[in-house]
Order: sequence, then C-alpha cells, then structure tokens
Amino acid sequence: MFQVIIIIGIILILLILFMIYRVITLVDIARKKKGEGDPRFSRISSSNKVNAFLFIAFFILDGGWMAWYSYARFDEYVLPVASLHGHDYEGIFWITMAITMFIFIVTHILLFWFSYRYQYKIGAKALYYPDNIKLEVAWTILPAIVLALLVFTGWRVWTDITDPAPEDAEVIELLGYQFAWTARYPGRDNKLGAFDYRLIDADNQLGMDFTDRANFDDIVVATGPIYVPKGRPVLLRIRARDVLHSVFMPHFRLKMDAVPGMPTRFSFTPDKTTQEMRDQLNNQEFNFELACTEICGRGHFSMRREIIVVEAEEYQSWVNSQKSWLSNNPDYLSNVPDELKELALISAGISENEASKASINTNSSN
Ligand SMILES: [Cu+2]
Repeated sequence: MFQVIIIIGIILILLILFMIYRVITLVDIARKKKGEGDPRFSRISSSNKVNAFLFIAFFILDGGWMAWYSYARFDEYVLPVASLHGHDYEGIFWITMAITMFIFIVTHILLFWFSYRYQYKIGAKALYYPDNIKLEVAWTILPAIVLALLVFTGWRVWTDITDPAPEDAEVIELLGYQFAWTARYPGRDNKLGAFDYRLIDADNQLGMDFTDRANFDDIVVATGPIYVPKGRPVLLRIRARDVLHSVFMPHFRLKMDAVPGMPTRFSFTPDKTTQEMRDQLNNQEFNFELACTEICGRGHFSMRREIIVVEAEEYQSWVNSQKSWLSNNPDYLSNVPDELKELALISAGISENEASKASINTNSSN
C-alpha cells in the first residue's frame, strides 16, 4: 500500500514539473520579449538557459558529492589486504583506477562545460571543422598504448596469481550448494578423497567415495568458521552441487566461480591472522568472511561463512582436534570394501567399540 502511494506521489510530482515547464514556455511565447518576429524564437524559451545552468549545477553538486563520499567513506569500501597476492592485485587495481579516473574526470568536465558554453543562442553559428589527421592519429594511438599496457600488466599479475599451487599446499575443498558452503579438509594424508555426485545422500553431502582410502581421514566442516593457516599456501578446490555459486573472500582478494560439474581452484597465502587484523583495525569484532557472489537463488544472502586465519602451529592443532567424517558417521563403514575396513578404522580414528556399535564386522574379510 505504502509503495503504491509513493509511486502515485512520484507521478504527480513529475506531472507538476511538466505543467510548470509548459506554463513557463507559454508565458515566454506570449510575451515575445526577445527576438520578436524571429520565427526560431517561437520554438525556444528560457528553458534552454535553465538546462544549460542545470548541467553546470549537476556537475558541481554531483561531482562534489562523489569526491566527498570517496574520501570520507574510503575505509568502508576499500578493505584491507590479507594475502600475499593481494598486494600485487591492489597495485594493478589502483594504477587502472588512477588512469581511468583521470580520463573520466577530464572528459566529464568537457562534456558539462561544452553543454553550458555552447547552448543555443540566436545568431550563433557552428564551426565547420571536418577533420584533423594529427588529432585523430593521436587519440587512436595514445589510448591503444595505454590500454595495451594495462591489459598486459593485468594479464601478468593474473597469471602469477593463478599459478599452480605448490605440492605441499594445504588443500581445502569448498562445496557450494543452495544455500551454504561445506568445507572439507584432507586430514593427515593431505589428500582429498574421490567423490561422485551419485553417492550424495542426506548425510554424505559431498558424495565421498569410500572405496578410496584417501577419504577415510577427511574432515568435513559443514558449519562454523573455516580455519586457514597464515603464511602457508592454501589451495581451494571449489565445486558446486546445484547451480552456479562463487567463492568470494574480499580481504584475500579472492574470487572464483563454483560451477556444477566443473571443479575450479584458487590458491592463496594469507599473510595476516585474524587477531593481527583485529589489532590493525582496532576492532576486536572483525572477522574475515567467505560470501557467495553469484545470485544463486532466494537464500543467496545467507551463504556467508567466517574465515579464521591462525598461525601454522595453531592451525595444525586445530586440524588434529577435528574428528574425521567417517568417525562421525560410522554407518558408512559398510560402504568401505572389506579389505580396506581395518585401514579405514585406523585412518578415521574409530575405536573397535564404536565400530561394533555401528554393527560393522571388521573381520569380514577373514
Ligand atoms: Cu550461492
């Protein structure tokens, strides 16, 4: 109801403005004070002057507001960097920003000034200026050089950022689905086990294949914060279960699409712990975050996870304190081939007691 009233109000205001404009035009024509007898004048009115003035007013007010906002709210939209590659990324970002802003400001000063300066005046004649080879060559070649430099430097930074991760990188899998992220850690073997979408069920949300021994010690963190170590390369293996999602961790200058059926990856090295960032920002509430930047459905907004960066040793003790997925879901031992069952119990850290509770016969292979 309230929205309908607002829409009607806006329409009425526009109608009133149009009527005022019509009245001013008609009054001018009736008065015929300037250029009397000039047929062209009957078609223009003082609105020509008003519009020319509005151009300048809009430019000054809007430009001033933009400049003020960019300055006053700078810290709110430029987030601090917390990864190694983030610094190179910032470099190329601000060079590109400086060049494009310079061009933007110069062209807009000209655009608005010309609209004012060359407003219609009776008797004014346009300058006939058919071409100027030198000028055309200059404005073709200069932008071409600048753009080529920007593209190639950007491309170099991007290829550095997307270089394959080192062999010993910490691997973490991120699975996006409507509407959350699930993280999987490889456990002691630092190897994520195989998966198959046909194995996905209510509990095994990642579709882990328990004929692959690398899965036995894998840790699944479905809720709560995602831990990553500072100063160690982290390789994110990214997938999606239903529609397109996108992994976005703005403080690490990291963004990569999560595509169903096409795993993607991104590696990065955090260079500040959460605590260091909190001290730097003087805000003990601060947290790094993972968000989804693909409008993936109704609950898109809720795809947020906290990221906690800790020192490498603390990370290791966190990993050691986590229980493997299999030990939390011992029923799935029945999917493990008989000859691997004993190994599964050891890797997953399941006691004989727990195994017998899940009525699994570990001696079935004998
Ligand atoms: Cu999403």
